[in-house]
Amino acid sequence: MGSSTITETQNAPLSLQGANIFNGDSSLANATNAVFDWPSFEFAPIRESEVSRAMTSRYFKDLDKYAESDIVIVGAGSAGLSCAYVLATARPDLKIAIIEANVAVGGGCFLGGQLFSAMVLRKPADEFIKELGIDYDDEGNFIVIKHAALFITTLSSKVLALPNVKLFNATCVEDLITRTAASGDVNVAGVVTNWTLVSMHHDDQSCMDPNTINAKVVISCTGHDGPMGAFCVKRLAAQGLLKRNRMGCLDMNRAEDAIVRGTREVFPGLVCAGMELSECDSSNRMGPTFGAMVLSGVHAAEVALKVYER
Ligand code: AHZ
Repeated sequence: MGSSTITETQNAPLSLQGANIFNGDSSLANATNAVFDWPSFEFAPIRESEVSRAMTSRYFKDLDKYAESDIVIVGAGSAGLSCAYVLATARPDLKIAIIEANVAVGGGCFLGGQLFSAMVLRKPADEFIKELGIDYDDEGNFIVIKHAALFITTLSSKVLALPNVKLFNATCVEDLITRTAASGDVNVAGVVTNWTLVSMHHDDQSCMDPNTINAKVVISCTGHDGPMGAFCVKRLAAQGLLKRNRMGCLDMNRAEDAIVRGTREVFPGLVCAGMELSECDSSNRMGPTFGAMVLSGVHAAEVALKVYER
């Protein structure tokens, strides 16, 4: 904050119509007891190119750094971000790239199954919510967070603050990198990425080549089938490398257990978590209950570390 914007006024904390804005332990309030002098207000000066360089230099440095990642997580929905949180916290030595096709993170957590805002998670997924420090109503066998967005924004803020994680949003995985051993065995060795808007225009523009990220483990959390969903399972199935089984009809009890139990390395180098698994295993859909997404993410983190250490 530029010092020119603050006038120190004794006993005049930053206030809005007499109400203190920084009631808590704000360093701004403590340090300055300040008010903004609105008539003469001005920001610290900047040149436009400084803004561009501040962003692009960091982005390209990240592209360079994460071109060789330890783990790539595809999809920043509830499963992908839960997985990222556990993995990146447990192993600060690992470089973890998250690729999210959408501009916003959250997948089905912001709307989708959450048309009515509140988010239901069956126990024992409450353990993860306690770890995140989010308030909830305890309803016995399940808990309710007052808004799904509170869950996903809290989780994503914690994930994004970790120094070993980079989120590339508005970027989609449009193919997988594979390696074929002399034996003929194939494994996944990374992802092929592109700006999502570019990927959407392959049909009406001339060839726009993608980017690549090599990784020892890819964790796919792209959700159930849809325009973007179940990407990695569908890609491998299209090549005849994996058998695809379509998602079954809704049954919350069967679905959630099946997804958490079934979280695994579905193909060498590719761990699958969350609803994408239903396209592998034909497991039921669960609709708007999210305990399985969270705990499938936790399970996937464990599986991925075993694959990584192999
Ligand atoms: O944008 C997608 C979403 O944020 C992203 N994604 C999909 N394909 C991608 C690709 N590259 C990069 N090729 C991609 N990102 O993956 C995220 C998936 O989030 P999600 O919330 O759809 O999946 P989830 O498994 O974390 O949670 C699913 C929750 C359920 S259950 C359910 C039902 O039973 O009906 N419906 C939902 C939404």
